Amino acid sequence: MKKLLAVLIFFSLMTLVIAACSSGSGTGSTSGSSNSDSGGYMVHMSDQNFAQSSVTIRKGGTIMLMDDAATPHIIASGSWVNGSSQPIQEKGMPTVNNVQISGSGNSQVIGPFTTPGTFHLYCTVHPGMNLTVIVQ
Ligand SMILES: [Cu+2]
Repeated sequence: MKKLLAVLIFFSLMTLVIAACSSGSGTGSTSGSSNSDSGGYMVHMSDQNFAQSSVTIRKGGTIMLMDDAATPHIIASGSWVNGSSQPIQEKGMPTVNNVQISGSGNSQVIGPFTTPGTFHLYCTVHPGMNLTVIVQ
């Protein structure tokens, strides 16, 4: 009887672990097009750009910027407009002040974004490297 109880506990723990893993932070090998329950969303960066031009997250969510290339990126709030960098601190946007992500496999979390709206991030190193963040 004691053994059966132990087995039951084991399986319920396993279920918890599996559930925790599968609801992770959107880091799966799919194109990362789904928000997770934890509100985290991964955006990949190549050597000169974001892998996607915009990302939609839930209010209170964060974005993890993952560098897939050897190139370092420096992320700030604002955007590139016609080849010139325009730093803007948008109302309701978390402070993003030259966050450095230094090469392949490195990542930084931006946020949480606590105010619904449309916000802009850019890489100060690479002209045209813009990311629009839509918070719902
Ligand atoms: Cu960059």
